[in-house]
Amino acid sequence: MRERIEIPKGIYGITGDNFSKGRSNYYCVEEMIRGGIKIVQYRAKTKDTREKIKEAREIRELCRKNGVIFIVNDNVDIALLVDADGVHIGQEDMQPDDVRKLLGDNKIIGLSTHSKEQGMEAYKNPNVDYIGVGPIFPTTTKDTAPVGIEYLEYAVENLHLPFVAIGGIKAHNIDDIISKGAQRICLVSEIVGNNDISGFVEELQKKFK
Ligand code: 3NM
Repeated sequence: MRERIEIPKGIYGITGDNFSKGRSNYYCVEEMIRGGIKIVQYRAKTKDTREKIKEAREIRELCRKNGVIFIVNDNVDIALLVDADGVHIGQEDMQPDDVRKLLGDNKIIGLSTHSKEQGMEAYKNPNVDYIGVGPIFPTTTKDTAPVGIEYLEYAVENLHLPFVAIGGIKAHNIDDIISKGAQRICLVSEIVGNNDISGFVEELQKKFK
């Protein structure tokens, strides 16, 4: 059976240029890397495909130079084209088993999950390397209803695969999420909207040491 690829603990970075105060995704990723981030997902829901490919390629190279894992959101074709380390998909995208057929065994597949049932199904599937668990709190970054802390608690207890807690997580509530047992956490708007992204990420990363 295929072994899951390990996902670094700490902050999981995602681009979000609606919240980055006009600063480019490339700049935001550079800053996240300066702050010590080890994994970055390129997410650009509103850009057209050509723009996404160009930007993904540039950020891919930036990540490669710095030894940072680079994941593409949604687009398996773009992930392949830019030789990303993996892809992150949602519940309505291509099935993980089909993505695996396209990517082979050595790439990372991440899957968003929003319920215990979805989480358990992913845990049983060795083609899924890690899952997103959320949205924990209300968020304007994604149009999905919050699932609350209860699903996070369930994941800590029952889902023995790497998971990233996500959705409405901010500087003021991240300690609660860590205390519940999350070892990987994503904050989108809170990081890309920060005036000092690298300083903020550096502070957040210290919480995992
Ligand atoms: N995925 P913010 S919640 C991209 O639950 C994303 O799967 C989610 O953004 C999920 O940190 C989310 O700004 C948005 O709330 C998270």
